[in-house]
Amino acid sequence: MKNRMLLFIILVLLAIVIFQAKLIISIKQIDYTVDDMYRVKDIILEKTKATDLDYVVYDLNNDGIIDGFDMMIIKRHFLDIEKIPNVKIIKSR
Ligand SMILES: [Ca+2]
Repeated sequence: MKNRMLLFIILVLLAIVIFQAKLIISIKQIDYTVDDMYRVKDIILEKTKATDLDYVVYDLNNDGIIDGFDMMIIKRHFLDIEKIPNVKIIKSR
């Protein structure tokens, strides 16, 4: 009985690790669009509550908040002024 419980816990932890790995892989494929700018604007204006994933994706200056500075970075990326390297996104969390 104890072994089954232990096996169950190991399987749950394994599932969590696989889910997080898939999440990181999907983050590598992010390309910011106008929709992202609207999402960040809504977060800044408190029209919507930021999720943990929003902080991973949109807190680009890595200061723990999503604000106008992050919006500026995304806007510069969108306008091809300065692209956000994918490595920076992965390292941000
Ligand atoms: Ca920030």
